[in-house]
Amino acid sequence: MKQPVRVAITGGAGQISYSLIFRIAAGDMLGPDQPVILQLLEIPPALDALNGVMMEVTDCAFPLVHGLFGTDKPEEAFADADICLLVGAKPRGQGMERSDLLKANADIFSVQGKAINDKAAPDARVLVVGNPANTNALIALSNAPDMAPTQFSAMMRLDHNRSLGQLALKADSHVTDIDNLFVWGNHSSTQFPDIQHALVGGTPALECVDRDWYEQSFIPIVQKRGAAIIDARGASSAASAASAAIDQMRDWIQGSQSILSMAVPADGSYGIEPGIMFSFPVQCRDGEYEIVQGFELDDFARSKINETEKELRSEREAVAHLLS
Ligand code: NAX
Repeated sequence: MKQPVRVAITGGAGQISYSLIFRIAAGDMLGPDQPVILQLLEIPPALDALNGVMMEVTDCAFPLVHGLFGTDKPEEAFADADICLLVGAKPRGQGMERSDLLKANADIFSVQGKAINDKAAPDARVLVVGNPANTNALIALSNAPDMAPTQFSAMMRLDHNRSLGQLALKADSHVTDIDNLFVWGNHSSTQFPDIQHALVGGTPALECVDRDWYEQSFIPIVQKRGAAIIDARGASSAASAASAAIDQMRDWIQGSQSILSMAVPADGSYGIEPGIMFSFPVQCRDGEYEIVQGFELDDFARSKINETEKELRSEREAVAHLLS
């Protein structure tokens, strides 16, 4: 039998985790023959609720779960963790400015980045889901000087999957027929879902749908999908966010043929200078990713990319004191 993989999940009592934990326990992320040890982190007021979640995990009698514990101490949760899913974050409260939200979360992610640096497995992979995800990931990696920045990413896969879903519906196709679709930039309403290079069943997407729909409908629908889910459901995306986190981590670790969207440290590719976590088209293999180069960007794409880059640089400014 394979050695268990230690998976640390923060915000274990939250709504995304209520789907995420059970799907990981069932083998959806690491495969049906990979045992896991689940290490769940919560804040003290949520420990009772976390205990309830753990009782349910126990009651599922998952064959793959070889260990399970909950804690409010980051250094315990991340001890020897191979995979860290940073889901827990402080939500935007009433009257809170975006800068207040950045600051409140910056404190959480600097503490967690340090704990990951000191306690997690040296080759751990870290995926930040909690918002503002890109800048939270930047803070976490800045506080983990012993780890490579490329061990950290922020989740753009939900935006990617939302884009696939919308294009497939419009083109009367199936998500598996779509290639070369990706989302650039920030996980926010400035993100740029790009279908200019996409193929639907081998045909350029912009021959299957009209450009007006792409610019006027598709882009805003994807950018505002999170708000639309809240309007419809009365709660934010949870199962789809968990599913995206599983997709991203599975593909990062196991590899994938397709081009995917992943927010990773900018390295100058496509003119995005280092210092921010930016979503690029990537390909993954064996726990590594590579930014796919060479896609031509027209003036429209460049202006959208500039807008989302500008937002990320201003988020960075707001937390500059926490970056090393
Ligand atoms: P919930 O509010 O249901 O759960 C968050 C949980 O995190 C709570 O149980 C809370 O006690 C816990 N928490 C807060 N601070 C913590 C800390 N310092 N350490 C450990 N746990 C802590 O939110 P949920 O719907 O599960 O969403 C979680 C995060 O994902 C939010 O920040 C949300 O905005 C973000 N999202 C990110 C998405 C993405 O694509 N990157 C999409 C979905 C989601 O909106």
